[in-house]
Amino acid sequence: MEEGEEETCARIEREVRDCLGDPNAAQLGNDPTLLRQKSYVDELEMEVDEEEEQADEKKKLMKEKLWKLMCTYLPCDVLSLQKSIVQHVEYTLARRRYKKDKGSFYQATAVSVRDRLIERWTDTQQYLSSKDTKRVYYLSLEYLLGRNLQNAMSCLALRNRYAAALEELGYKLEELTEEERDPGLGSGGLGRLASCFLDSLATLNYAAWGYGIRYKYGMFEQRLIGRAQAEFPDFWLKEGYPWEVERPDVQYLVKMYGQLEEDGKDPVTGRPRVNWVGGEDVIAEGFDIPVPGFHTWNTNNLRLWTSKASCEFNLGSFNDGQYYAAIGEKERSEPLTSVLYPCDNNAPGKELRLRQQYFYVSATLQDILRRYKKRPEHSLLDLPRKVAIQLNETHPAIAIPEFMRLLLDEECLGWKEAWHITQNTFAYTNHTVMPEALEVWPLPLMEQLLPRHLTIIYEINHHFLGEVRARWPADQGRVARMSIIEESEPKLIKMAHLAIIGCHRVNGVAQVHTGLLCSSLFPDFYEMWPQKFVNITNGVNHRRWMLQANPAMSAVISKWLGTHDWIHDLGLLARLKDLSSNPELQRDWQEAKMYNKRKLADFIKRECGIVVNAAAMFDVHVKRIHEYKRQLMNILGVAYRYLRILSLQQEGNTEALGQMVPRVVIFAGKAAPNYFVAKDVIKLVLAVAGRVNNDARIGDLLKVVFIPNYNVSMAELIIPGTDVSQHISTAGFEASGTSNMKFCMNGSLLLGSRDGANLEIEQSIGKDNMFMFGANTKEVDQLRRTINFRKPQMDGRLRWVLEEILSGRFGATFHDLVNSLQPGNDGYMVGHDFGSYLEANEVVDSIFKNPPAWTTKCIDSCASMSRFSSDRCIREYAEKIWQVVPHQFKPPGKVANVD
Ligand code: NBG
Repeated sequence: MEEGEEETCARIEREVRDCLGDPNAAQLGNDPTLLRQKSYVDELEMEVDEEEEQADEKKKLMKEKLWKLMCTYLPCDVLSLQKSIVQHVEYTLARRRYKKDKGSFYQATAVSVRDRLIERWTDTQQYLSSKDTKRVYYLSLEYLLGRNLQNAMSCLALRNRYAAALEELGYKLEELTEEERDPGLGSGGLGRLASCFLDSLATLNYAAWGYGIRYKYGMFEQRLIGRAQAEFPDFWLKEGYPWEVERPDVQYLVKMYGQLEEDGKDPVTGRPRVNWVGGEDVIAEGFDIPVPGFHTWNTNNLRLWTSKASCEFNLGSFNDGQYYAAIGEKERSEPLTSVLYPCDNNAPGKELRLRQQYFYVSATLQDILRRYKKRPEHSLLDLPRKVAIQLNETHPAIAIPEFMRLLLDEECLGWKEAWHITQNTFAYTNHTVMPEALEVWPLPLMEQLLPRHLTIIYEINHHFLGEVRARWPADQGRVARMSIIEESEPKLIKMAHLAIIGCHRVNGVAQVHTGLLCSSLFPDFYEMWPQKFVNITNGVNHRRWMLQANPAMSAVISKWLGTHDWIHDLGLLARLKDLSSNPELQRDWQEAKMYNKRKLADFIKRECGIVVNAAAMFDVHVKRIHEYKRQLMNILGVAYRYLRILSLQQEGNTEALGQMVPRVVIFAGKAAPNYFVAKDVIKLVLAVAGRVNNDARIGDLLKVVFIPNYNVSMAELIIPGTDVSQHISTAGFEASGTSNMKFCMNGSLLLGSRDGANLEIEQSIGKDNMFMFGANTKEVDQLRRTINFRKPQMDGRLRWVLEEILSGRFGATFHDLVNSLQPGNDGYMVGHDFGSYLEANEVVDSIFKNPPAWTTKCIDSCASMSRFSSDRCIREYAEKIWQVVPHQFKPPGKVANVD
């Protein structure tokens, strides 16, 4: 940062701290005299092997003693926090107290915060059980949690106190935060959405648990080597993960492979009894991560499963002297949860993936059933009144036959009852219409791995197709289209059909997406069960994405609204609209933006070695690299801008050059390791960057940056520092998009195609505040049908760029990419939309030149984003799908005298 700016930054930092104050600390009761839930002690089971009467007396005394020892919450004054941190440094981590090292202080601080979460967490769970509330279980194979320290401290309203406590010990909270490694347990938007949902569920006091997999290796680390992506394993657990609690007492056996044996008839239901024998057993062990709500006592749980061998040693082999073979078997079970498949919008179709899915689902459902059955008064038939299970995509859809298996084979229910319970408990969210992302499993694989499940799937299909035939007699085509089994070679099991049939609700994630589900992807199902299909447009957790990621802007908002209450109720932002052209608000707003841009510029210099001018427009395109997301169109636009600058210089057209707006075009995102087209796109971005950034004639007019290893915490840095962000997927392909919401909430304008949630954002913020371009879904559909026999003319500017690429102007000639854009090959309509894309970019430039007009748009847009909070979204799920209401836990009261 340059000199002279220091003062402004210090002031902003101060305001930021004010904004992140602890407004509700008192009411949250960080007070050591507050009583905890007593029922633990009341319910305590004690083994006392003496005479009954004596035992009762003894029990009472011991309970009283225990209660006194743990009847209040941990103290949270600055000195107590310091003691707790130092104690953890010394006793938990066994480090020398006086050794200064950030890593240990981060870990110790995290564990100290975790202690305070745990007491709320156990009390919340105890309270919810005592109320016998309906619980929501969110099943997702992916979570992108992001860093937890800041989030947890803000939730507990303890951020300032921890900052003060650390400061006196010689540490800056901001610096310790940087020590935390992102748990990359997801590959893209779907996993981040799941995490935003967990946060909102806790904040809104819904009784909900997330279930997932504790992958040993998360989303791969992306490095740029030789101007190309290289993948490295992400062993995120290297330093341990202080937020989790291992639960060796929570273990389930999961069986795979083996054979079926008929075992007579069930005397009650009269159904043939089947035994599933042989095969392999794997143990699932739970790890719990507390999920705090913001400024509420409620603390939910995220339970992640890890796989373990079913016995430490196979005794038979051990006695045979087969010591190494026995250990080998143990080793074989462990890799099940080793690695996350890094595909986004693409089904890997690998056996290991199906094994992961089943392993995770089986452990989860056994856990849910065990919890439900703990209360003797709970009858299985009532389960849907107490349990709602949401399937995040079809990844956990094997839960439908697994739940049926548990109810039929373990609980001995009849088919009708089991099916009724299953259908009314489960709901399914679809997140994609991309054919390559729709999961199908080869029938022979299912037969080998899960023979019992295959027979259940056959039976589900049999009953279902019976219904279809009854309703549409003699419509064999419809029966074939709707069947769970695709009669191909080999036969395939369509998981989306299984999910739709087995669930009582199916939802899409944006209006246009849900429309496509009903009209193009599943029209037969929609015709059969129109009431099953609902739309719930996605949302994001504005507390992480505004308050935590962008304290500078949050401070401005609080100052101008005169309250922090917008943090709870984003609707309050609307009041900013009346003020959006006020020059003083604009000045504050621009200052905050500039502060964030400088931080981003510093980061780019450190990470990429590229110096960028913070006064230039920061134009950002960050997301997974995919053809449909059209990073290619962006970089071709950049190449065009570069060529145009050079040609204007050649012409000596100083007037036009003087009108140009300096831009820094920033890319980030990972390509799946085996997605070679996407990797080529990264290569092209790096090639263009290499050429443009090193061309002295260009100067600050254009810079191109690719930031490696995009993840949640990097998004928290990039998004606030953005002027304009690109969401330019081919219409009909991006189910929703969620970063578009985050950018808009952070005062960035959107350059977007007519796709996913872009359309609803436009409705909310107004057409004038959005730069929209290109074909809509209908047009794309038409174009894709006709493209092969009516080749369109290519835009002259695009032809120019492609010719220059082929000529080697940017190093390699990228033949395959260029070829993919030739009329007839261009399935993602880059050619069709290129012209309108460039024109939209010109409009962006022209408005950016007028800072007051630009800033008004930014403020107005941000002020209109309340609909896109995940709070709204979760309330809709609660009402339309889960039928649950909030239950807020509060501690029972104060204790007068603890001793
Ligand atoms: C993704 C979509 C995004 C959407 C997220 C969250 C999958 C399968 N789908 O558009 O591509 O925002 O889900 O709903 O990852």
